[in-house]
Amino acid sequence: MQPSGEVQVLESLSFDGQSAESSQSIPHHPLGVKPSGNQYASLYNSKGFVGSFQLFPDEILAIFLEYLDSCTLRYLGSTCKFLYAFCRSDDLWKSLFIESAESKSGSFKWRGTWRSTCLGLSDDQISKVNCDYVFSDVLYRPFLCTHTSLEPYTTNIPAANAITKLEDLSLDEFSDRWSDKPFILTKPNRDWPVYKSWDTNALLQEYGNIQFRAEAVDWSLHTYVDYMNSSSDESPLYLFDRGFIEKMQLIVGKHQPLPSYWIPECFGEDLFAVLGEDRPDDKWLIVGPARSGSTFHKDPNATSAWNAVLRGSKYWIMFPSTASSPPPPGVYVSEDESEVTSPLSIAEWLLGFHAEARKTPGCVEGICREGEVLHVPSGWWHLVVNLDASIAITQNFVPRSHLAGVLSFLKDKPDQISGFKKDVADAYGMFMERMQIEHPELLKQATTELEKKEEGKKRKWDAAIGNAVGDSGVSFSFGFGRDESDEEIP
Ligand SMILES: O=C(O)CCC(=O)C(=O)O
Ligand SMILES: [Fe+2]
Repeated sequence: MQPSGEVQVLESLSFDGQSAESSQSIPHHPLGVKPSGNQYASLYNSKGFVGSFQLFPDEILAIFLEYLDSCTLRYLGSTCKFLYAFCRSDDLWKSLFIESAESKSGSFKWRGTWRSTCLGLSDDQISKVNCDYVFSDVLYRPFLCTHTSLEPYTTNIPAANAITKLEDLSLDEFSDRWSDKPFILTKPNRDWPVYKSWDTNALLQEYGNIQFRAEAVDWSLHTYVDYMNSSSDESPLYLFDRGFIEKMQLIVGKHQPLPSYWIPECFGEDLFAVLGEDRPDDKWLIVGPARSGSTFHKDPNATSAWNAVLRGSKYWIMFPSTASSPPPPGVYVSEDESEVTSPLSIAEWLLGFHAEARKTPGCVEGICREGEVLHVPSGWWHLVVNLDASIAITQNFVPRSHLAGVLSFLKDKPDQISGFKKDVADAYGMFMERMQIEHPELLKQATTELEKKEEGKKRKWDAAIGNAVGDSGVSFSFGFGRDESDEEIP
């Protein structure tokens, strides 16, 4: 028996790690679109009526449509059911709306979908054409990802993978034993944060008309919360604002009167503080609906971070990063790590790669609940998904144990440095200079550590290329057993 209002779909979409024949119970597509494979069980296929457009694979058609304006999309969409379904794709309307003057002015009402918002349509003005004979994975895949339950991926965490939960830590304990490990503090500074109500309704009352950054747009909190409560994007727009302290006039710090929040004791040391006004961005307010989150990344400038969940809960999956460890399954990076490619949405990654990731050595997972704070060690890959509507604060910092890593990042990857003001031309030089004045002993330790590492690398390299000078005083090198003219590695 199938639950009412739902259909069994034959799943032709193939995701790694899942049987292409597996069937799932998911809601009926609002227009009736089905996965491509279903066309083989049907006598009828609307694609037959698209004329010359039939030549395009669906992927190309979708890209072509990205170049059209809203008027042309509407005209083209009224020519046949196949094109109607394609021209209704909400991702197209999202791009059109985000680039529109209306979105930039902030004076609009969120109407449940990007298309309705863009065209100012009320519910009774939305056309509903039955597209039962439109078969397309390109259209069906985002719908499947939006409606697939994430529970199988975020529950039953194997004990060996579970992120350690600790009540609280002192700064010394953190420095001595924990700065390289992810962990979740369950009782950070007891009842933190106390003097501020972080409830959405309370925030709306105080800050409803203030604009916050959500990816490429600045929207009032009112508009963002409307969006959050009634949208069904595969990758929901995520509020990630670095100016929230000033905008909300928050007071940070334990010793001031009525602080809005304070930094948990164990994360209290931040060597970027020596940069004062010139420090890179370090604090963000994060708000998003269930299923929103962050795709795989490492935090900027080799910093560590803490992430405090004030409302809701977050599932984290993390991987250590050492010279010998590969990036997480499904994530591909260029040699210098300046470019990262992975599936576009979190759900798509979970569907396709989670099973393999869970079995990968080093993988850790955990759920950080309301009132808890998670530690992201420098250099760790992480993907995060909100299990319910969530509000969080995150801060990035440089503990002494990662000073060497931060220095070598600033020195060796200047093109990947981010978050500094534009007029800071030489972040590495400036940081070295200020550290020399304020913490010369820590700087010395870190530079000695780096020198030792360099030495070690050089020794390994010399050994690998056989650059040891033998008794005869003649260096030798690898060859591939061809002839005398083989090139030597210098
Ligand atoms: O809450 C999230 O989405 C994760 C943010 C993040 O990546 C971090 O705090 O480092
Ligand atoms: Fe992060």
